[in-house]
Amino acid sequence: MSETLENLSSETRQFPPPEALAADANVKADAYEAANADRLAFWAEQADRLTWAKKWDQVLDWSNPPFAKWFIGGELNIAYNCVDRHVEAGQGEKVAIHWEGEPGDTRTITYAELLTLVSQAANTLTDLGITAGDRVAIYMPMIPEAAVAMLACARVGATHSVVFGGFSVDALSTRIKDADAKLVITADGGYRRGKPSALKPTVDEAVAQCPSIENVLVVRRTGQDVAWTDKDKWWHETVEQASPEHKAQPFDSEHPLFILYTSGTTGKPKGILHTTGGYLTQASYTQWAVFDLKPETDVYWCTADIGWVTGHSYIVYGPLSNGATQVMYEGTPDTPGRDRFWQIVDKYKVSILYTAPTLIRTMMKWGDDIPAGYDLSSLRILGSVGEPINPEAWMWYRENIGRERTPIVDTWWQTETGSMMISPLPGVTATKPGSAMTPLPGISADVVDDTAQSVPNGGGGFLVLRDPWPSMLRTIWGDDKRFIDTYWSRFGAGAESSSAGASSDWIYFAGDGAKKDEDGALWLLGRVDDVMLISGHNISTTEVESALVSHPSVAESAVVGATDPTTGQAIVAFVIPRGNVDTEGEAGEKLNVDLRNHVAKTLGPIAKPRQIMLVPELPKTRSGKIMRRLLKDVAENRSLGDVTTLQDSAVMDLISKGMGGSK
Ligand code: 6R9
Repeated sequence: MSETLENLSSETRQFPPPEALAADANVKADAYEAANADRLAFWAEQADRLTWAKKWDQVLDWSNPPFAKWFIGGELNIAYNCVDRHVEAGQGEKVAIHWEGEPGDTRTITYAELLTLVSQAANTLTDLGITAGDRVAIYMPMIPEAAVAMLACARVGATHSVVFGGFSVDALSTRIKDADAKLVITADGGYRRGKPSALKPTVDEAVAQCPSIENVLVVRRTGQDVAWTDKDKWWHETVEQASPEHKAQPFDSEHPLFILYTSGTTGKPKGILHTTGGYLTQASYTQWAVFDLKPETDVYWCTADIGWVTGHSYIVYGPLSNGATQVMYEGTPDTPGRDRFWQIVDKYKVSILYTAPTLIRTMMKWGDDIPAGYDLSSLRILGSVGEPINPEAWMWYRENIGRERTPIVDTWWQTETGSMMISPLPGVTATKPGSAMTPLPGISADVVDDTAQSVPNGGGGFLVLRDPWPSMLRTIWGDDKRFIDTYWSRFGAGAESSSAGASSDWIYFAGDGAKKDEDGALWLLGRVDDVMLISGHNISTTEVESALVSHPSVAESAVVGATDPTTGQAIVAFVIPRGNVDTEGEAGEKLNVDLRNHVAKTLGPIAKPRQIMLVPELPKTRSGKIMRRLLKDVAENRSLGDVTTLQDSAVMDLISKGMGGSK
């Protein structure tokens, strides 16, 4: 039986780039031609956008796949590229960060001020005995010091490991131990949902279990009481007293820049390792190309947390290496009110907004009238990342936020890829709602069947990446074997069945399902672990969810395949209705029938859900991805599996109760 995905939905709407934007775009269609003609020369040209202390001798070394080296022999300092060089170019007075605290306090940090802060922090790291190659854990709220800490590590060649500030003692200590970190940089707390949320007690407990930690550097943000040990140092008594002079030393292009852990579905978290020259080349290029970033005039805002890869590449390294002005926001989107995002866009005249489908669907649920009350005319590019964006959520984003003017760039990539891989270019691509469209210039993505054959247009299967790319992960920290097993053993030369030996035959398995439409545009269909097998057909969760979201009463949905005696698996859908939809009694029952019929009509009878649950919330990871695994436990009447990465554990009680009530 073939494992290839059924290709159910079809989308005919298409939106060409606005003419004025296309005429003035940073990147035009010829970028694809240049990259196709000579991929390595194309990436060398992008690397030239950075300032190198020593130029590389060779662009790519792929002689020992799947271990890649980029820009061999080159040397550069990342912090110099993100800060000093803009000051040296006369941009010192330009705003780097407009920071907005959740309680409404603000800070404006120019590039010259950022240079002072990063230099002081670098001197403090050195004073605390941190040298190149040491690992530093960063566990911070969304305050400017988080970016300063990352840049200071990069400046002295220390490898940072940022751990999301919402993670538990266990998650933090596991990551500190795995990386053998010497220092933790943290804060007393940060503001979330209108109140101070403590971080230091978690660090205290974690550090007690981690003898490798020699010091803890603590930023005072909330002024909460904190316990104190002789390892603890206040940021304001060290960094802010340190010399603002610091000369950045260049590091080898393959010097380790950061480790970032991804949880994965099973087993211990994987420490994804990124290095210096290739990573910054692609993060910087994609920031400039995909957002058409004009550093002189744009105000950019990425709503991610610095604890995720999106925050690394598109809050710190991408925008700052391009000398952009950006907004950084500390808190939640509903504090003090559900209009906070649009207030911020209006206040700072944000021109490029980068956010996630989960937030877009939440805003849909909250209602159109909230953004309608704000002047959003400064926006000129909208971005999406993190999950497949349902076509109707895409249309809502375009109409209600972009006011039918702004292009949307749906950017597919992963912690492992380091930066964007598949995305429209806003001045080139005619976009289709829900499609990430095509690989960026210099990237070769494909969709293959279970025998690694490229599927024709119209077909579905597994997303793979064929050629190495500059910002690719270099390995899993301390576990080369797991690196090979996880990403390179499913297809191509690394597969057990393969007898091929050529380095060009190595194929990266991304773990996502995808399809090619009739024009060859790519549609991401979610993680392959989530694919449902209904009466022998592989159906993607994303397509059924998108069909549900295309119903006017639905804001968000998650579907799972639950064991079924007749069909093998049957589709169970969890649905959040839009703000003002009546779901009581008969109205609820009617909606239920309507929704099942709507899916059957949109996708075909094979995709008709067996059961629909109307729920107030869905279980999500801290980075906003739906956790279908837990819903499957509910649908199959099992006790819940690991819930530690859940954003809000009360959600599962609500859902389980609703499920029991329906039987
Ligand atoms: C950047 C980031 C990676 C996984 C990835 C895929 C999903 C991300 C997406 C998308 C469809 C997009 N994903 N962007 N799916 N369309 N535009 O999110 O990294 O946290 O490592 O997650 O997220 O499933 O494989 P990470």
